[in-house]
Amino acid sequence: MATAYIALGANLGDPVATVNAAFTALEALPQSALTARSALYRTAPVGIEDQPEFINAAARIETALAPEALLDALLAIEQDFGRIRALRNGPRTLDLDVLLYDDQVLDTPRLILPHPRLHLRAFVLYPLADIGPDLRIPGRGSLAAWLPAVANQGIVRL
Ligand code: PH2
Ligand code: MG
Ligand code: MG
Repeated sequence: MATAYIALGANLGDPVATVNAAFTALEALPQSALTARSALYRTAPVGIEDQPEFINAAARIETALAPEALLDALLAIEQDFGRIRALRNGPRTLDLDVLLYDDQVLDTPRLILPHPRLHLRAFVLYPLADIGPDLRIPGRGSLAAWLPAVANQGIVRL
């Protein structure tokens, strides 16, 4: 079994309900167990700023799925929640990103591990710190060391 961390994000419809329902969907992932869920956070949009605020969270799973099989399962959940891929970085009913998969480093056309921007984003780092305060990000050192640099990004713990 591997330990993987997943980012949850939503900013269309009822994003709090969506993220809570997404945790339930993660509980049902095949060959996997959901072992931790972070608090929910209300966060300012990064990238395209002219869009609704996001609700973000993070989850830890133990899984026998290989990284790309896990990605496929997450994309299927996004589809179940009615995700339409219009704009890169634009509004979405549900976004599920693989952040970390053990200490694997991977760079394929479909999946980059660790997630390439995770250390720059408060909306990822704070939820992740809830469930893995001692995590190390392969190639980037401790997660905790990156938190001060993103403390000025708009984020509120719900
Ligand atoms: N996701 C993005 C782009 N910008 N901003 C916030 N606050 N939260 C997100 O989840 C988010 C974002 C692309 O995936
Ligand atoms: Mg994303
Ligand atoms: Mg995504």
